[in-house]
Amino acid sequence: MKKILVTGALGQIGSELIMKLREVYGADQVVATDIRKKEADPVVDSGPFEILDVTDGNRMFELAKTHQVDTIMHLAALLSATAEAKPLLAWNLNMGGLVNALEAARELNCQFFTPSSIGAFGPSTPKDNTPQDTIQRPTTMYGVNKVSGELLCDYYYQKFGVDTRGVRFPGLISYVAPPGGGTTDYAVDIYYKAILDGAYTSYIGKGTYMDMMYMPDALNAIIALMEADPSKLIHRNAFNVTAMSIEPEDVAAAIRKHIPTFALSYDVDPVRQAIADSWPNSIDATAAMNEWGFKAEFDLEKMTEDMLTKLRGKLL
Ligand code: AKB
Repeated sequence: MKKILVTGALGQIGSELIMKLREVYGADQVVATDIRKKEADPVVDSGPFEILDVTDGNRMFELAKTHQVDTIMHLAALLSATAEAKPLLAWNLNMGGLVNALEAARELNCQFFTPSSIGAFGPSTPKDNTPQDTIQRPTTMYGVNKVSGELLCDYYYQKFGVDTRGVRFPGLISYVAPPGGGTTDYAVDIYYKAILDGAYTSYIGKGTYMDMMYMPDALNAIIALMEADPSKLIHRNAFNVTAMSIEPEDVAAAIRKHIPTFALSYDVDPVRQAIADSWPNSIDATAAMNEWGFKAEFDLEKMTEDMLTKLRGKLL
């Protein structure tokens, strides 16, 4: 049975991953950590919770040691738009946090997971059906962090034998915790606004395709990869995973099947649009499928139906 320490536990992925891991492995087996504590939060109330600033390597090591964990899932990071606004902070937090987490994993012999992103690709990467192994010359600080992170995780595996594993997540869509500071966040906001206002103004322009995935598929992917037979893994850091390649009009059309009067307009944000334009239109997840059986259950239609149902229950 795994004993897992998770950083960034109150973030977009963490909020749901903690609950899923506690279901699968037991509540006491999952130590949630974040830089702040929220009162009356399911993550805080359902099992062990510790305050942790991931730039404090000593505390991270001590927590991992005290709780005798054998797995570290490092999620704490600034997303692409915030990283572009605060590049030095992003470097310090994203890279400093990662190297601290890898060091704790090395010293305590832990299995290790951290997510990379479609942000690890750049304008010179093939845009359509982007291969697993290809050119990675991102032009954003977030992308620089993600490529460096992928290489660092490979290094810790090759040099020290740390069992590092990771995926390149596309935009993740969920109704539980809102994302903050990402480029793909429009694809979450649009559902909230569809329910609340019947209309949405997109900061990402018409015809801008990016990969997306519904959170339940993302959580299943993390667990499947961590449970995968290591002898089958040719890659480790980081597997392309995706469920759909969509643009704002696609989401609007899917929403109109449930809310026929839904209106979509545009007020493009040049910073986030430039980030989106530097990323692939669609990525190829064949390596993940072949090496550890990755499969996404939710397409745009199925995700839209579930998002709208769940958000109606939450917001109305
Ligand atoms: C972002 O938009 O920054 C993230 C990502 C794709 O990594 N959602």
